[in-house]
Amino acid sequence: MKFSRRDFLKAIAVSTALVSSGCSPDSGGRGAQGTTSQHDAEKWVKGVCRYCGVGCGVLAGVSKGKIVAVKGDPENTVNKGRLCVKGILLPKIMDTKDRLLHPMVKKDGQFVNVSWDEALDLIAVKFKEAIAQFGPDSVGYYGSGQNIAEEAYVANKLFKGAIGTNNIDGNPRTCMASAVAGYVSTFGEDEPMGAYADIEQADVFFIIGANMAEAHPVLYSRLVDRKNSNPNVKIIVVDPRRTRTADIADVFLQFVPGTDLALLNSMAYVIIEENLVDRDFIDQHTNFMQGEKKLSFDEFKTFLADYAPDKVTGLIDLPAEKIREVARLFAAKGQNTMSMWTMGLNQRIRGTWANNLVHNLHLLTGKICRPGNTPFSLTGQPSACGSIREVGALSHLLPAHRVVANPKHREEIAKIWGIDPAKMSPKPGYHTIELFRAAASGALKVLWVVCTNPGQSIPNLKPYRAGMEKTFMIVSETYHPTRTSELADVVLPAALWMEKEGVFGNGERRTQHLAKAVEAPGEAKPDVWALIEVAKRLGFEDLFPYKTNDEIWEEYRKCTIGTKMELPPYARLKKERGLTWPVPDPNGPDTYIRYAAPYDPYVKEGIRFYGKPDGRAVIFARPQANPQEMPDADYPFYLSTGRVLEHWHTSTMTMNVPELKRAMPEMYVELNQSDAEKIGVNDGELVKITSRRGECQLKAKINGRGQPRPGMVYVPFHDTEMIRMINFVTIDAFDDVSKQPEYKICAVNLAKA
Ligand SMILES: Nc1nc2c(c(=O)[nH]1)N[C@H]1C(S)=C(S)[C@@H](COP(=O)(O)OP(=O)(O)OC[C@H]3O[C@@H](n4cnc5c(=O)[nH]c(N)nc54)[C@H](O)[C@@H]3O)O[C@H]1N2
Ligand SMILES: Nc1nc2c(c(=O)[nH]1)N[C@H]1C(S)=C(S)[C@@H](COP(=O)(O)OP(=O)(O)OC[C@H]3O[C@@H](n4cnc5c(=O)[nH]c(N)nc54)[C@H](O)[C@@H]3O)O[C@H]1N2
Ligand code: SF4
Ligand SMILES: [Mo]
Repeated sequence: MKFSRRDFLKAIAVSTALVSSGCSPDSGGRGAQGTTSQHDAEKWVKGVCRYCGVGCGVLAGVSKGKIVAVKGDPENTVNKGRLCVKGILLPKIMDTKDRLLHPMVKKDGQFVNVSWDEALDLIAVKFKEAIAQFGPDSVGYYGSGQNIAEEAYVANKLFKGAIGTNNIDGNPRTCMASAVAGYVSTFGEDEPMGAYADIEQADVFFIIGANMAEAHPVLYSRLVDRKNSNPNVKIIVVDPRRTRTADIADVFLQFVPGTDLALLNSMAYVIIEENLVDRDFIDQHTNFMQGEKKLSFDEFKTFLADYAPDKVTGLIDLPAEKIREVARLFAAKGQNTMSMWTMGLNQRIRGTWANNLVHNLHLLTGKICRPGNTPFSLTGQPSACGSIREVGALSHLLPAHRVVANPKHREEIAKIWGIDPAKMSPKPGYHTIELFRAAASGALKVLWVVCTNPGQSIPNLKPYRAGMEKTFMIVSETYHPTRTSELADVVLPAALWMEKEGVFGNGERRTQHLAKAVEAPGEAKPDVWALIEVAKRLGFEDLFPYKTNDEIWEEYRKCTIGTKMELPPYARLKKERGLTWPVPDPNGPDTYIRYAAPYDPYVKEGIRFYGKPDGRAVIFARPQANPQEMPDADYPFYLSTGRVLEHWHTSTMTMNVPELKRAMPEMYVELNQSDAEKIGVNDGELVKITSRRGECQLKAKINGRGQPRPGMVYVPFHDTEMIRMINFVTIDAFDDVSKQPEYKICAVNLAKA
C-alpha cells in the first residue's frame, strides 16, 4: 500500500490525539505514574477512578494516612494500566482548602458548624413534619451516578420502601435516561449487550454524538490502538462540531445539529435499497413497529421513502453520496461494526428515538451480539449503570431493572425489603425536571441532594435555583461552597473517593469494588452512614440493620437473583478486577455478550432477545423531529453544551487540581470563524450569549480544539462563575419518553459584549 500524504497527516493526527487525550501512548501495561514517586507509597490499594464511566482500575498509593499517588491498575482489563490526566491527578482532590469538615446548618442566613446529631435531628424533624402535614410525596431525593451502589440502594429503600414516595431521581436522568429508554424499547432490557472488548474486534466504528477523546479518553486510546494496529479499520465520526475525536476519523460528517434521526433513517434507507441487509437475521430476530402498530418489512421500507439521501441532503447539509458512503461502510459484509454514542444523541427531546435508530442499523444488518458487532452506548458517570440503572434509583424504577408500575415487581422487592407492598406507590415519582419544578412551586417541602450539584448542572437554572432556595434543602457534599450547597439549609460533609469502600458499575456491565484507603478528614462521613442515621431517626431502624457495606450489597444482590442481571458476591468483588453481569453462578464466570450463545448463560443456541416475550428485538419507524427550539430571527444560532478533557462537570474537584486549573482556568464559547466575523469578535474577546431564559458572557474561542459548524456555538458547562454558567441559557425541554433534558440544542443570540 502506498503511504500518501493524507495517510501521513492522519498518522500524525492519531498520535497527537492520543497525547492530547492525556493518555501516554506507551503507558499500556506499565501504569501511568502518579503525583509522587511510587516508592513513597507504603501500600497500594485497589480501586476505580471516580470520574468517567470508562471505569479504569486504579491503585492508590498510601503513605502516612494520605493518598500520595495513583497508578493505573495493570491487571484491570478496562485500562490495562492506563489512566487519563484526570485519573492520574486524583490525589489532589482530597485535601483541599474547601473540603467540608463539619455539618453545617443555615441560621439567620449564615452557615454555622453544628454536631452531626444536631444536623441529623433537624433533618428528621423536617421530614416528619412535611410527611405528617402534606404526605410522603412532599419529600424527595436527588442522587447521582457517582454514588456507590450501596448508597443508592439504601436511599432507594428509604424513600420508596420506608417513606413510601417514588420521588427519588438523580443526575443520570440528565445523562443516560434516553439510552435506558432506547435499550428497553428496542430489546426489552436495559444496558449494552456488548463490552469494551468489542473494540479490539471491530473493523468499522460509527461514533455519533460522542467526543471520546475528551470524555472517554482511555477507551479512545483503545480505539486509537485498534486503528494503529489494523490499517483497514474505518472510523466514522458524526458531530456538528469538529472535535478531537474527529481527528482520527476516516469519514467525518459535520452535519446540522438535531438532524440525527433523518441521517440514521437515511442510512437505513440506503442499507435496504442496496440490499446490505441481513434478511435471515431480520426474519428470525426482529419485529418492525411504528408506535404500537406492527409493520411489515415492505411497510417499513415505505416509511423510509422520505429519507432517501437526495431528499434529506438539504436538511442535514451533507452530500447524498456521503450518506451512502457511511451506510455502505457501516453495513459492509464480513466487517464487524461497533457504534458508540453519548450525549449528542441522548440529550435531545427525541433522544430515545435516536437510540432506537442506532439499534435499527445493527438489527437490519445483523451486526449485533457477535464480537465486534454491537450498538454500545457510552456511559457518562462511574456508576450511572451500577448505582442508578441497576439499583433502580430513578423515580420509575426498582432494583434490578424492575419498575414501580408493575405490581409483581413491587411485591418481589417488598419481600426482600421486609415491608408491606401496599406501602409502595405504583405511580412514578417526580423525574428530575418535575422534582425541581415541584421545589419551585412549593409542592416539594424537603429535598435531599447527594453527590450532585444541580444548582449548576440542571438546565434553565434561574427558576430552579429560586426553588432550591425556597425548599428545605439538605446537601451532602465533599466541598463548600458549591452552587448547590450555597442554597442549602443543611450541609453534610461527605467522605470522598477511597475514604469509604463501595461498588461502582461501569459502562460495560462491569461491577468493581473500591476499597477504603484512608480516613475521611474532619467529621466527614460516608453518605450511606448519614442516610441510615436519618432512617433510624424516622423510626425505620429495623429496615436498616446493616453493619457493613457487605451486608447491604448481599441484600441488594438478592434482588438480582433470577433477573438475568445477577451480580457477584461482595467477597469476590474485593478480590477480582470486576465482573460483567450476569454472573448467575456466584462462583462462576461472568458474561461478555448478552442474548447470544455461547456467551450468555441464558441462551442455549443462536441469539434470543429474551427481554421481549417473543424473543425478537424491535426495528422502529421513527420520524425526524426538530429540537424544541429552532434558531429564528431573534435567536439565530444553535447553542450546544458539553465537556472538555480537563474538567469534570461542575469542576468542584478538577478546579482543585492546580495542573487542570492551569490548563483550563475558565470556560469559553467556541465559534466558527465566519460567525465570529459576522458579530465582529476576535479570538479572546467577550461574547454575550442570550436565550429566552437567560444570558452568559464568555470569551470567544475561534479555531480551538472544537470547531462548530457555521451557525452553531458550543460552551463547556464546567465554569462556576455566575456570568459564565451556561445553564442559565439552556432549555429545560425534555424527551417525553425518557424525561431527559435537551442540553445539546437551544436557540441563542450572540453579540460582542
Ligand atoms: N473530561 C470529562 N469527561 C467526562 C465528563 C466530564 O465532565 N469531563 N463527564 C462524563 C459524563 S457524565 C458524560 S454524560 C460523558 C459525555 O460524553 P460526550 O457526550 O462525549 O460529551 P459532550 O461534550 O457532552 O458531547 C459530545 C458531543 O455531542 C455533540 N453534539 C451536539 N449536538 C449534537 C447533535 O445534534 N447531534 C450529534 N450527533 N452530536 C451533537 C457535541 O458537539 C459534542 O462534541 O462524558 C463523561 N466523561
Ligand atoms: N449545559 C449542560 N449541562 C449538563 C450537561 C451538559 O452536557 N450540558 N450534562 C449533564 C450530565 S450528562 C450530567 S451527568 C450532570 C452532572 O452534573 P452534577 O452531578 O451536578 O455535577 P458534578 O460536578 O459531577 O457533581 C457531583 C458533586 O458531588 C460532589 N462529590 C464528589 N464525591 C462525593 C461523594 O462521595 N459524596 C458526596 N455527597 N458528594 C460528592 C462533588 O463535589 C460535586 O459537587 O450534568 C448535566 N448538566
Ligand atoms: S478515562 Fe475516565 S475512568 Fe479512566 S482515568 Fe480517565 S476519567 Fe478516569
Ligand atoms: Mo452524564
